[in-house]
Amino acid sequence: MHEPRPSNMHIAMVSVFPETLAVVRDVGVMGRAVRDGRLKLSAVNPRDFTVDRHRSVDDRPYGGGPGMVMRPEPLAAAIEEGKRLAGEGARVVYLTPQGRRFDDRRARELAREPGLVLLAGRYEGVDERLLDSQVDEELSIGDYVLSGGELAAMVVIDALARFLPGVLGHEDSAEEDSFADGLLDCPHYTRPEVYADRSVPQVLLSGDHAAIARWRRKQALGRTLERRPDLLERRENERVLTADDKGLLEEYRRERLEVSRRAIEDGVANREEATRTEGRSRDDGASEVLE
Ligand code: 9D3
Repeated sequence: MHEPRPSNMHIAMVSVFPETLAVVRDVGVMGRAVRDGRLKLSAVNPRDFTVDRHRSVDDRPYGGGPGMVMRPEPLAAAIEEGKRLAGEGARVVYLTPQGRRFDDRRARELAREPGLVLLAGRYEGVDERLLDSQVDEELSIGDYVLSGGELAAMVVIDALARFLPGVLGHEDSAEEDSFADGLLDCPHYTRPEVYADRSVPQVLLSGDHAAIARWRRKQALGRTLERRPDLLERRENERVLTADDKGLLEEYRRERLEVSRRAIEDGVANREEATRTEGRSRDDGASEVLE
């Protein structure tokens, strides 16, 4: 038996539903990081810091209107407890639809903090004065409406934990992952060799590692172009797209066009498949990227 390594990061989530943190604490890669002591997770319930008879964490909004607003005093006390747990220097992040969009870059940056206090709200929101006085940063995880900040906090925890040293099996898998170089992943295949009348692409069975690497890069580039042209247009990708990559993209486009032409000629049994193939070979903003 060996001692667990010192913790790399302590994250405290402030939430009136502290039990929700179990989802990331107990399962998979995150669960192992917690058991190994690379990641410490705590939940702090603002309700435990109320002093009134009803232990109320919310109250009616000044000015009227629907819904309730989270009261500042219990939240401030809970954040203070969160800082005691996560370290006095811990950054305080409020999860809110009004926040800056959380992304891969922010995940990487937050992974370098020694500690974090993640504030997950419920109801209509949090008293603005609490945010002004106690919160360092506001983050949103995307343009859809959640019923509270807990799932968003757990998304942030999961995404940044992958960048903590030793959390993933191989040290570099986070780097190889989607978005590390701004590209989507290539397709993956395992046994059997034929499934649902579809064969595994021949090149993957060839044992030619250079050809396989080239094929995978081509697929990653092509799929990004078709599905997420915005990723290829991002400036930081300009240094990632080499002349080789542009050649691979051209090849991908030619092959795609050929596949869809053949599908239409053959009068594909499944019309949806034909239109899907055809749709995918359309330009979709590809020209700006290749120019
Ligand atoms: C229905 C209430 N809305 C009034 C127009 C405002 C609202 C308040 C609180 C909407 C959602 C929420 C709860 N959401 C979060 O706490 C949240 C969230 C989200 O909903 N989407 C994306 N990212 C985030 S981070 C926190």
